[in-house]
Amino acid sequence: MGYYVTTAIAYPNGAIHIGHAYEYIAADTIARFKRLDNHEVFFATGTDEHGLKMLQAANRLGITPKELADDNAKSFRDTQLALGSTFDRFIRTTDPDHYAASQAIWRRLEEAGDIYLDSYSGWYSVRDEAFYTEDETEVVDGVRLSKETRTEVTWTEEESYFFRLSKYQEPLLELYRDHPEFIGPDSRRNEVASFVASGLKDLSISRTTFDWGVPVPGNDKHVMYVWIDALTNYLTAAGYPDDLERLEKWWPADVHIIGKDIIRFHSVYWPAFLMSAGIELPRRVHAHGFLFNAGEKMSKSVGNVVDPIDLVDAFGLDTLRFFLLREFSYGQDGSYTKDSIITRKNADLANEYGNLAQRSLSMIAKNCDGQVPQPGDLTEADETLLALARDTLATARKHIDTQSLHLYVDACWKVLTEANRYFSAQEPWKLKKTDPERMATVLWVTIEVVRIVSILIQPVMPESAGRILDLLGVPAGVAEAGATVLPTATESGSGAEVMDTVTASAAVGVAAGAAFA
Ligand code: ME8
Repeated sequence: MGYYVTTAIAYPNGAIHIGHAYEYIAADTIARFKRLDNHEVFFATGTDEHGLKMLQAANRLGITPKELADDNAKSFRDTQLALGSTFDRFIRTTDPDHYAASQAIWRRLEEAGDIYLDSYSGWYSVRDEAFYTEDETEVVDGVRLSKETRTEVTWTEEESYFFRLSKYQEPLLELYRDHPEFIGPDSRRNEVASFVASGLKDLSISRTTFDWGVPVPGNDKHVMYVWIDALTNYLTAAGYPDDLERLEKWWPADVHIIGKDIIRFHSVYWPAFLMSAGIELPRRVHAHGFLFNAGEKMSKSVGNVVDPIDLVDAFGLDTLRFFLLREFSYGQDGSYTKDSIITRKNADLANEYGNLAQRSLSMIAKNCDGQVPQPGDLTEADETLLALARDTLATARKHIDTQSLHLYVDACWKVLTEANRYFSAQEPWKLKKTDPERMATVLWVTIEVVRIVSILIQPVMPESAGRILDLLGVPAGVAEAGATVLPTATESGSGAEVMDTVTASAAVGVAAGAAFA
């Protein structure tokens, strides 16, 4: 079964920051989970390189926008790789296939009679690459700002092509009504629906005062408004317009992962363009919140932009990935400090997870010749804990499908909390002398729960969970003989059978020795 997930494509006009990293890690976690869960996944991300914002940034540096884009796209790509992102396509909007796709969709809108030439006069925010009506702006200290985003707007007057967005007001409202799952989280839907219900104006979709963009087919004086070409990236990556086999396989996208500031573009403009072009709509758009550094909005002028790689260097990649998904409700804003990362690392990773794995594995190494013992009869406490662990797969799937990533991580941690309680209550270290058989069962149950949680959490923490799973791994010969294969599945597509063992009562063959012995 195919599953197509995307991130927003970032403006590479400056350095990558922790907000971008948050989005990439979230989308990557979803992609990894789906791969482990037996889906064929296509994960696309990239850079949004056209528009006035890029042009102005390049001018300030005295280089061409293409030079700026080349430099920064490379660093965005490298940083994503360093964050563990397993994208299948890193699309740059200056890629030739993307020009072809953008021009193809433009022609479709034109054929539908939804494009006309007129002239635009109004307010434009370069920071947002967005048009605002007069009443969406206000003057503060002599500067006119967008009320919503507080960015400066400038008066713009030029010949422009328009898209008949107004025509799609009703179809869009119908979409939100008939497919409430189209916009997530739920709380954002009303916001978007009331914006649309308040009336849609036709949208200016081309510019003539600069040429850094995709040329409008048939009129080289115009380049496309950057959002037309940016949104089309999701189709380009899926093979639009010519690769019908890939399109058939991947389109419509299952989910566009974006931040809350660009929900209007994705849940109003994008479906309207697609309706006009007669192309199926993505199944879902999910907006995450914004991350703030110690409560402050990150900005270059404040000088508090955090390079995610500094955090990786300071805390480790898996800790950062875990922290970002564990700490904040996915969909809400969040503020973080280095101390909050350290607290999570100590409390959740070291105490709850690391200690449990360490204590159980080292007991096995010392007392059971490094082999997981055979369990005896299971008590109610054993059964209850095992059932909780096995049920977590279904819970995790549900939360992944609604992008409630914090709840997915939380479900795994609830199991660990219970497992720690169980381990303390059962006191296997005492059983060693009094009842070695019962000790063996307790260790087996514990290690089975560690195994299940490690599989489930591997999409978030591929390295650490993978290492624990390696410790639980069966020797190659045994695996070939048909024993349960335990995963080191960090590679795409290799984990399908592994997920199945989460709910099965797997006999774990363990070579637990090495690291914890
Ligand atoms: O919006 N916290 O690019 P972008 C969390 N090119 N997320 C944040 C954030 C923060 N502090 N700051 C930004 C664009 N983001 C367009 C997208 S898609 C067809 C075109 C998120 O570089 C933001 O919400 O400004 C967006 O999803 C992504 O980072 C890229 O932002």
